[in-house]
Amino acid sequence: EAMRRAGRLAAETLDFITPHVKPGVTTGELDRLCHGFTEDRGAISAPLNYRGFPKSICTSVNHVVCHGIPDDAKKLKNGDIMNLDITVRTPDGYHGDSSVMFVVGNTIQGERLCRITQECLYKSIALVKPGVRLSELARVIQQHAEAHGYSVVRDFCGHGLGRLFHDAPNVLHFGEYGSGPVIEEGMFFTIEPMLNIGKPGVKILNDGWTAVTRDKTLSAQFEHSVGVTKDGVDIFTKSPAGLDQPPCG
Ligand code: EYF
Ligand code: CO
Ligand code: CO
Repeated sequence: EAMRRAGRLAAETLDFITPHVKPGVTTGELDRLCHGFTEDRGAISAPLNYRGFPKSICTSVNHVVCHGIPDDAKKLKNGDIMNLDITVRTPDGYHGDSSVMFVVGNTIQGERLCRITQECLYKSIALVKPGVRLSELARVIQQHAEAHGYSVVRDFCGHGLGRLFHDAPNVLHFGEYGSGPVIEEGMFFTIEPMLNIGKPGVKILNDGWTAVTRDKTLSAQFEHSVGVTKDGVDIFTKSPAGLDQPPCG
């Protein structure tokens, strides 16, 4: 129940910020709004000061793969795509971690990448139940991405979470089905695939945090926190407002 509450708060924060994401807003402003929303509910923005990270959320625009740092310098503009990643820690010490893509204005290329990335997430969630190997999730994500001409980022993965922001197991988004951890009832973890239009390679900018595609092509990511039930899965970070509808059947 504590994990359900944490996931729900992360999802509520994403619902809250959604109408603010439009051309002209800065990522710094989005950061302050999310921080305030979380704090007003007695919770903590887990990324702030985590291993020295300077902000409360991650905002990753266009060719930024993940861990983009919000700032007041650049405004969002028509045609941008942006991942907004929220992690909250509730007063009782549990984490909810989720991210979605925002398509700002019109970009057919960006919209398609975002749609396929979200499909990868939901296809993998649909497999989650006790007895299934995590590597089965990785295989379905990689197959769906590559079938649409995209690549899967290798350098980052999903993770266990609970009282810790990052815990075992690592949840890879690529690779063949084979050995590796078997999903058990009561496990909590994130799935957070990152897809690139071009090659999978990333590099870290001089700020020490921001990961970008080496070939400067667009990148997209979606993330949910899930819990394994007796015979399936609960998505803890499902949007209460219904803003995160699965696009795939
Ligand atoms: C070299 C951070 C540490 N790390 C992970 C710290 O799981 C996450 N998102 O789904 C996630 C979010 C953040 C995060 C926010 C800040 N950090 C970033 C980059 C490098 C690093 O250690
Ligand atoms: Co996240
Ligand atoms: Co995460």
